[in-house]
Amino acid sequence: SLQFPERLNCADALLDRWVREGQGERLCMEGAGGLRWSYADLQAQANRIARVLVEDLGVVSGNRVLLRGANTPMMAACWFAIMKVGAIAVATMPLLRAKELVQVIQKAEVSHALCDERLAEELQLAQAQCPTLRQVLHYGGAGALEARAAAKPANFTNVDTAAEDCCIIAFTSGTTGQPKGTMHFHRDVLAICQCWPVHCLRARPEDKFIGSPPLAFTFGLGGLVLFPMSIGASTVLLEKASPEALLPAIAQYRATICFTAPTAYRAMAAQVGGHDLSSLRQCVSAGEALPAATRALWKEATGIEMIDGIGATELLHIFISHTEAEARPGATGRPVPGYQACILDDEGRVLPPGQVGRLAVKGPTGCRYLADERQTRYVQGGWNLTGDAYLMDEQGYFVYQARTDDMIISGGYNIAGPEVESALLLHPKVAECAVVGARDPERGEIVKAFVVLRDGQGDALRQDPALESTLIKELQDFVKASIAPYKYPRAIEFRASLPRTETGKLQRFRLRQEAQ
Ligand code: 3SK
Repeated sequence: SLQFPERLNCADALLDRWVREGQGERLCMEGAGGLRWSYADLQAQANRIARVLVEDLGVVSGNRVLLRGANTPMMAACWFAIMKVGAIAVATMPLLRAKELVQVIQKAEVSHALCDERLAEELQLAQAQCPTLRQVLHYGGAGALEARAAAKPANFTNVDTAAEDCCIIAFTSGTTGQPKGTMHFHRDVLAICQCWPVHCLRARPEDKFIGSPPLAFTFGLGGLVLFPMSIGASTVLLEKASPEALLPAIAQYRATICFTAPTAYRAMAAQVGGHDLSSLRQCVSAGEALPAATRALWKEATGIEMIDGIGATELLHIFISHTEAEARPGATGRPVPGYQACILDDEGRVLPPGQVGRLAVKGPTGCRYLADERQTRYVQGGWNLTGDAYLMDEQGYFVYQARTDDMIISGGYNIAGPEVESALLLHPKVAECAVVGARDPERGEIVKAFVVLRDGQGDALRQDPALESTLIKELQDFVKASIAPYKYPRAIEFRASLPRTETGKLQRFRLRQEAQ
């Protein structure tokens, strides 16, 4: 098991340590406009911001500081400054609107905010309804924060924090519309660096990380800041990281390790031609289940076997995954060393291999909801009960079935929506799809698919609507030919796009509501 000293500040272990050990000149972060920061540069900037927080804003240990910005080295410097002063970072997704910011600020009792100037408007609207929020400083452009920071000395003595002091309140992305705040300690930040990256990713100090998840999503914070810095590697922080932007960026920066979601890999697989991806050696997929078809597409396009993983904001990062060599199409992997996982039935009994139930996880990081009655429902006996239905096979590989609420019960059959999605995604005309249960008087529910067609196919459909029924039948027959026929989508609707959260997770609940 992992051992940590009683007193520790994660900024020391991830940032200051490199300078102390004489490696401050190593490249740490790159950003827009040719910006390149060494570990010493990042430390100096974080120290100056820490001084602004303490000396100008009066921030003290335990204060909650909202952080709102695109992925930039400046945002990372602000995050480390918050750690250094012993405060708690409450990072929010860049696209959150005032209404959602109000929920977060009120729930976390945020007292201060550091905000990218380009995202100031919604926060300003929110501030009026948030009496706890005393001060907001902006950065970027002619940001006031940079000016204040520049006037401060570049040294700072970190606040002496306990390993078990809370340093992050991460909000779940709110697929149900009710975000939950999850609290994590300084030691949790270091624990995740010693688990999945060491056992599954096995990155090297010369690696250069890149990817799309926002730093406000712990998938992005870990993959693009904590993991590279834990081994003295470097990272590229992209403000815009759509699939179209990520491909040329990998080539431009000669990145070696990419973090993004399955949907982005699928989109990128169709566009790799013309981009020099020869630097890339590892690709990590998480955020949602990786369909076997997407793994195959990416391998065909790049020759790279993806590393898949499932994590949760509640557990901070990935807890089931595999190495490249152990990849098994269709399976997420095995518990990351340090974590235990099992499958439970509705009564909380452990199920044998092969049976579908609820995934439960235990490990060095764990869920502590902030002031939320759901704590006792989702955490029992040290086990975190996830919202995912899985089975474990005889070899101990965990195979994703569905979100527990993505199970469709139709005519007495239990049908996992994502399984039908995987079957549809193998059809060459299908770009994206989402499968949900739609109410039906005879069968209780029927399987309904929302399908986004590949370029060209959608245009053909718009020009000749009579094609629709032919295409629906073609897709239904295709699914019937690849999985148990009772699972085929009895209803199919074509869409230009699908609703997703900012972290790229499909919002099936929206489609489910529409289908009722
Ligand atoms: O799989 C996820 O959704 C996730 C959530 C938080 C942190 C990391 C990951 C991969």
